[in-house]
Order: sequence, then structure tokens, then C-alpha cells
Amino acid sequence: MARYLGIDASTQSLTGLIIDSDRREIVAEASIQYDDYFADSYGVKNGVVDQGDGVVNCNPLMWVEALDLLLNTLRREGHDLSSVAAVSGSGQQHATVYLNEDALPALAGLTPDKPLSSQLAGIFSHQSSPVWMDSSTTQQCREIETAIGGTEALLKLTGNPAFERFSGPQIRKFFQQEPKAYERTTHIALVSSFIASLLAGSVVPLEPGDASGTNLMDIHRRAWSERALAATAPGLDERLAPIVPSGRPVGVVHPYFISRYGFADGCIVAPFSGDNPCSLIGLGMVEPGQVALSLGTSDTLFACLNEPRPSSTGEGCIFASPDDLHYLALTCFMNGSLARDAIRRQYGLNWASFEDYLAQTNPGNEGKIMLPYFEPEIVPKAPAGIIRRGLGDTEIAANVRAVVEAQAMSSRLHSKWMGVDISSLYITGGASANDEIAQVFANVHGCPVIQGETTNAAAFGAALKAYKAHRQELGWSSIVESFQPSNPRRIDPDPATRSVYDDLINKFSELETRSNIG
Ligand code: ADP
Ligand code: XUL
Repeated sequence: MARYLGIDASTQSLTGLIIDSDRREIVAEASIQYDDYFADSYGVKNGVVDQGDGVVNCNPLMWVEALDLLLNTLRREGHDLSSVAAVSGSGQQHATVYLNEDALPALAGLTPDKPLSSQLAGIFSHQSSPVWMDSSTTQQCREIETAIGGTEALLKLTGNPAFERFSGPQIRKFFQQEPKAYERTTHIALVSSFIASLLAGSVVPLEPGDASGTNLMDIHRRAWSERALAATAPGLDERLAPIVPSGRPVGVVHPYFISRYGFADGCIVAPFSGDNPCSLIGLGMVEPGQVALSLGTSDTLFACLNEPRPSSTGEGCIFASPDDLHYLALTCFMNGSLARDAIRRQYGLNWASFEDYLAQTNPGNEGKIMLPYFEPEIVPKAPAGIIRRGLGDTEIAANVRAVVEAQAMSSRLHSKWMGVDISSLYITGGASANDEIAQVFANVHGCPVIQGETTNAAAFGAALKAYKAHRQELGWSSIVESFQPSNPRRIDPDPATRSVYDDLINKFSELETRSNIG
């Protein structure tokens, strides 16, 4: 019997998911919600600390504590970790972890009699990790683009223009604002490679899926670009572990995890990738043309591509797929669950009543529209601020519908650059369990929405990645096919809503333009 563990270190939680390759099913799923455990000790809300002025970060020691908690939980729930042949994972993309010279010996020398956090508290050269919600690096973005020869040049080299949340601009800001701490930094990891490093007890390589969210990777060679590194910060090449293929093991679990949690000696650690790249795999998208929607903290719409075809409109990102062959085109909307949650809380609702309000209101919302920028929006680029048209603040039901319709229309408008025909949408993420939300997306896109077996495709994709690393001889198609849900839930669009949304989307687009957004 072979089992594989996928760990998703996402914005709001750390999830562990175990698959059984003989039974071809998910046998365990457990999550540690950061706010439940760390609101006081690390001051997090929705998993992060919002410092104001676009600065959003998190103490990386929280993720360390969460790993012990998660593995304890899996054990307590009776899951035998000795049957896990390999572990891989996914992380919220772009966030960086800064390590000092004590990191390597501390990781290698972990002893099982103390928790990780008490042994690793001193390994950071920077006590806060900027996360993907940080938007404070506009100046660094422009500097990097200029040094490379302009936006087009960076786009051609890395597949992406400089985005505020990407790791390169964040690293440059750290180097500029805290040069002494940068000097003390021996390794810079991503959340993904950091969690993998904890498991392996050494600083492990990165893989192309998450490395492509840094503005530092040559997207064609799937290797660090010396030009991009030089444009970002001095001595960066010495501080970054190499990029290796996503499907190749990078180590075995450290004895700490064998003694404490019963992992088998020799259990493989495969490289961790980003949450969106792992969701691509978890949703079975290993062929070009398929499109998916993740309704997590952010909403992301992404497609599998043959070629790294960048967005000429500056709306999208190109990442390498962890299948080590294809690419991932992605549009990221900051105000996903963040905005739905804000509306839910504003009107004192739970998810059931939120869903009821959606069911009770008419598609098209009688023409009432909202631009729901509770936080500064990534696409279209816009400062924080809620704009309502024909919509009163006190109309609960209409506000609930307006926020979801806005998100669905925005995802339709701002995914055109991908050049793919969206004939169905696979969905994942916390809000994908909500049928009424899924129905709005199906109606607005005019295509069926397909719900998978788990709302955590990132952790599932990570577990599949672990399977692949252990069984290198297997092709990706056969791996994802063997785990295809036998009876996926499909939500069909209501054809009567087609003309409603064709009309409303024009008004929505006009409102975006008139609001000087983009
Ligand atoms: P992330 O991976 O970014 O941490 P998740 O994919 O775990 O996020 O999604 C978490 C979010 O899912 C929560 O913030 C919450 O707003 C949303 N969520 C959970 N259940 C529901 C539901 N039934 N309806 C709508 N949203 C939900
Ligand atoms: C993608 C992005 C977010 C994070 C958090 O570019 O910034 O989707 O990966 O989920």
C-alpha cells in the first residue's frame, strides 16, 4: 500500500491531504486555520498581518508551529504516517522567507524532544515574510523593469511584468530598506520551499512552478535569470537555492519527523510548488486548453497552455506547470473570498444565509452593480474602495448578489488575454463548496462549472506530485486519470441568463473604465 501526503501552506490555513494510490482515493484531510490558533500570538487576521500602506506580512515562525500542529492532528485522527512513501506540497505564491547562517545547522540538528518552533526561532534574518497581498513595492517594480530594459523585456524573459506581490520586487525592497539584515541573509526561500526545507532538514531547491512567480526565473529555460537577479539585488544568486524539475525528489524526511510522527525512514520529500500550479495538477489539467477557477482567499482563473504566451494587457501571469512540460496562464483577483467575507460579515450573515440571498435574487440584480475593492485590487489595478451603482448600502440581498456577480464578470472580462475558449470551468477553493456562488459563475461564463472531490485541489495536486516523484516512470496523464472523480458535480448555466449578463457585463466594464481603473 502506498500513500502520499500533500501539504498546502495557503494564506489562511495549513492543510494535509493523504491519497492512497491502490484505493485511488483521498484517505485523510485535515486543516489548521491560522486565525484559530495564532490570532493572539502572531496577530494574524485571515492568516496575515495588515500593517497599512499596502504592507502585508506574517511571522514565518507561525508556519513552523502550524506544521507541528498539522502533523499532530493527522496522527491524533489515527492516520498512519509510516505508510506515506513521499510528501510534497504547495504554498501561497510569491511570499518570501529570509534565513540566516544558523538555519542550515538548526535544520540539520533538529531533535525530536522539542517542538520545531523552539528550535528554529533564531533562523530568520527577517522576522516578517511579505506575502502576496503586499502591494507596497511599486517603486521596486519600476526599477527592476527599467534595469532589464522595460516591461516588454521582463515579460519576454520571465513571462510576467513586475507585479508588486512578486518575490523579486519584495526582495529588492528588503535589500534597500534593511541592507544589514539583507547582508545577514544566507538563503531566501519561498513559503513552498521553506516548508519542504523543514521536512528535509536542509535548504532544498525550488521548482519552476513557484519560481516563476518571482520575476527572477527565465521562463523558457526554467532556471534563474542572471539578468533578473542582477536587476533585483546584489549577491542574490548565492542566496537562492537552484531550480530543479518539479517531479524529482529533493531529499528524505528528517529523523525529527520519523521519531515524532512515525514517518518511514527514507520517505521522499519532493519539491513544493505554488498553490495555483498545484491546483492545476489537482484539477487534472495536464493538457492544454482546460480552464479552472480557484475561489480561495484570492480568486484566480487559470488555464493550461502549451507555450508561455504572456499577457500583453498586463493583467495576467505566466507560470510553469509542475508537470514540467506545460504552462499556466493566470489572472489573480485580490478581492475573492476577502470581499465575499467582508459583505457576509457586514450584514451579519453565515454562508447558508448568504447562499439563500443569492437564491432569492434575480440574475442581473436589476442592474445594480458593485466594484468590490475591499483591498487594493490586482486586476484591474485599483486602489481600495467600494463603488456602488444603483445599489443602496442597506439592501442586503442585492449587495450579496452584487459582490458575486462583480467577481464573475471581472473573471470573464479579464481572462480574455489568455486566448482560450472557456467551455467549462473546474472549480476549487473554500468558496467552491457554495452551489449558488458556482451557479453565478456558470451563468456569467455561460458554461458548466465542475466541482471536484475536494475543495482543496492545491493539497490534492501536491499529493499527486508526491506520487509522481515516487513513481517517476508513470506519466502525468495516467496519474491524474487514476484519480478522476467518478461522479463530478456539474452546475449548468441557465440559458435564460445569457442576454442578461451580455448586457450587464458591458455596463460593468463601462463602470470599471469610468472609475479610472486599470
Ligand atoms: P486559501 O487557500 O487562500 O487559504 P481557501 O481556499 O481555504 O483559502 O478558502 C478559504 C475561504 O473560503 C474563507 O475565507 C471563506 O471566505 C471561504 N468559504 C468557506 N466556506 C464557504 C462557503 N460555504 N461559501 C462561500 N465561501 C466559503
Ligand atoms: C497568485 C496569487 C495568489 C496566491 C495566494 O499569483 O498571488 O493566488 O498564490 O493564493
